[in-house]
Amino acid sequence: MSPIAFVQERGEWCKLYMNTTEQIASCSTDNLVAIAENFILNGQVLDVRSFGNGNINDTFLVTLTSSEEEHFVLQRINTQVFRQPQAIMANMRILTEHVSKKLKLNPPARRWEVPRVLLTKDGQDHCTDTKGSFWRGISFIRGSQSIDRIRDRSDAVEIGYALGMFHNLISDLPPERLADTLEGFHITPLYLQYYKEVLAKTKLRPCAEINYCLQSISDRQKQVSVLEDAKTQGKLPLRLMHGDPKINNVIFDTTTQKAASIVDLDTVKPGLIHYDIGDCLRSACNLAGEETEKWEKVYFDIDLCQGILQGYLSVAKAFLTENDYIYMYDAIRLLAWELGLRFFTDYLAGNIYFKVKHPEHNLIRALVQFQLAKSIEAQETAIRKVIQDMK
Ligand code: GN1
Ligand code: MG
Repeated sequence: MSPIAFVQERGEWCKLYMNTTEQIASCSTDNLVAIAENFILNGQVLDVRSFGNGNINDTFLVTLTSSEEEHFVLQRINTQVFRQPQAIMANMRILTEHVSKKLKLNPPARRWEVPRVLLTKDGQDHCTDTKGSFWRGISFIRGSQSIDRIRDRSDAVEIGYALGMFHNLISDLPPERLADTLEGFHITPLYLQYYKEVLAKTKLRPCAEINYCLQSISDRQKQVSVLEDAKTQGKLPLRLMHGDPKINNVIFDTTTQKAASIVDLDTVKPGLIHYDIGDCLRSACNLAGEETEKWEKVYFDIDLCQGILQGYLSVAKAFLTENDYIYMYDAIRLLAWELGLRFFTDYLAGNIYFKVKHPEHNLIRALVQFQLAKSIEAQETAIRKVIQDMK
């Protein structure tokens, strides 16, 4: 499906999304236990509870009686967003096999784990329930935790290291081996086009917050294609990327507080590593976190930016080109703004893509990202210097 078709179909999503949200709300513990049981070979299910803060899929932590594998992660894929969940599973299996083999051949000096796709009792990488929902099981990284907000500079170095390690491990897997599981993802000009279509159909309720978003978008429209142009001109090559390396997808070892893995592999597909660099920095250099309500106080912390790049380059330097450094600043600025645009558009469209806790949730999230983009722009010279000095 082309990204444009994807965009036009979304009007229909509202109904579908609401239906699936209701379905999950009505998914009783008994049902969840029965679904979880498909993925276990030993022991019994002790507990299933909601896990993490994902905005798209529904995630649960399953606790088992088995001492071999005490927990696993059960997920219901949002098939309104991920239209080909089988392709996601195929990608994950190719990726995890490739990386596991590499790690076995060359064990790293420190702990690094790859989440495993669990097979069902009949050897499948997913199962469907009576309502047609798509469920999968992923191994839980033992003795680990994730964080929603950065705590200090050493977290920053670890987050950068995790992204660098991930890019390094996939750098020799040809991009064409993986399917494009979410067309149009991080193609900023397409998000802008969709925004314009939604805006044209929306009756706005003018207020200071909405005006701030409208202004932030109209002021920056000309810069939307900077990464896509660089890609077309061959300045930035198509590579495999994570797609969503935000702070809470980096897994920390609870004892050492060092990064031990990076999870949420649904969007690993051909793209630009700059989408990842930008997304990681916009997420982790915001001390207030992307869910803060105090959006006016949000700023981009340049010391944390330096820490992340230090950690990233400690493992990624070998495969970066001069152009990769040149476009790093643009990526940081663009990805923060792009997420603001995505949240704001979803707010205007009636909150049909990102899960929300209240009707204004996506509006506030958008304000956070627009404020962050503004802070990044205000520090352009200093950020460019940090990048230059780290080469
Ligand atoms: C979504 O579902 P989650 O939380 O892993 C989104 C990302 C956004 C993120 C913002 C497929 O990720 O692109 O950056 O929310 N994923 C998709 O928190 O759109
Ligand atoms: Mg994700």
